Amino acid sequence: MSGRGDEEASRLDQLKKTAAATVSEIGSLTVNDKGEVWFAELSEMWPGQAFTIKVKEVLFHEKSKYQDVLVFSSYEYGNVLVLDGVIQCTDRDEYSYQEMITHLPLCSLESPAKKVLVIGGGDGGVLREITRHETIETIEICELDEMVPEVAKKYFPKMAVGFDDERVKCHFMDGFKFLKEVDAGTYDAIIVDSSDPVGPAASLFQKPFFDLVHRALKDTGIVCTQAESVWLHLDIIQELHKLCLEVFRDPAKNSGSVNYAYCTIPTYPSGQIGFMLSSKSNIDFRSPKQKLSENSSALLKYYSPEIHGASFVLPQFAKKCLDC
Ligand code: SPD
Repeated sequence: MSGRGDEEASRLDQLKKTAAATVSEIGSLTVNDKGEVWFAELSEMWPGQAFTIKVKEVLFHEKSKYQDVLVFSSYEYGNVLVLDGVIQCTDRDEYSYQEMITHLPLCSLESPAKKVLVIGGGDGGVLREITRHETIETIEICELDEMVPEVAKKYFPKMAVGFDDERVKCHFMDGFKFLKEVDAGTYDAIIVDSSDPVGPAASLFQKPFFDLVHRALKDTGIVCTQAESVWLHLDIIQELHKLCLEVFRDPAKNSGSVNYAYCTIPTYPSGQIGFMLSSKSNIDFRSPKQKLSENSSALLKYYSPEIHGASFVLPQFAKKCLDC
């Protein structure tokens, strides 16, 4: 090979060296023969599979006190936030999850929400959605890792916009500690926007946490928590469902409601993620009772009253599993 062929080979070689230098410290990035850098989402939570995205540029990579924080720009999904190797959100599809985890509970309430708490949610996307509800007077967020909002404000300004709302108050601390200190019956809704139940978020899927949530909610309040994928995590969903029934159902009063809903989202494992909604009251989560204003509704890209109801309709295999 000579001339053009040699030039091309040396260009590729150079590209690979540059890319390799970028990826050497980040385990989830690899460089292929063409010098392209790819992110692969590997986790024990979805063994034997990995979603991959072609990386344009690594924008931020640091270890916080709690986790590995990575932001890169991509060719097809805009900027991507990754915590401990797992995708948390991308510019292109974040609205699907953030709209559904927020408007499912807030629109299921019998009366409009006034006081709402977010546990986790440091990227600000859920805050942005909550602020679309004009009746809400106070929005508190309890996020463990201060680095996440900092990074979100810089690299995801459209998502982190919720932090600017004057009703928002931030607490940077452990969700458990925070909930232990709040008065009983404080919140109309609690949204648990957690990462997966490995690492810092593991305790947010366990009974002691839900006991505290139960205490912090008003009698008519609703908690909505990230509840994983029917394709990958039926065991986790089943456990969580059982746990929420144990905490929120009161057979003596014949009260309490627990239901699983889901949305589609290409950059979460298997393209689907769910939400567990629970309340001490008898609430038909499937039928929305609250409406967003026309102005707010016009800004939504995924949620609608129709999709609200439809999101509780499960495929047979998942339905059977949660019925038993
Ligand atoms: N498998 C990833 C689940 C991440 C859920 N939380 C995302 C945070 C977005 N606000």
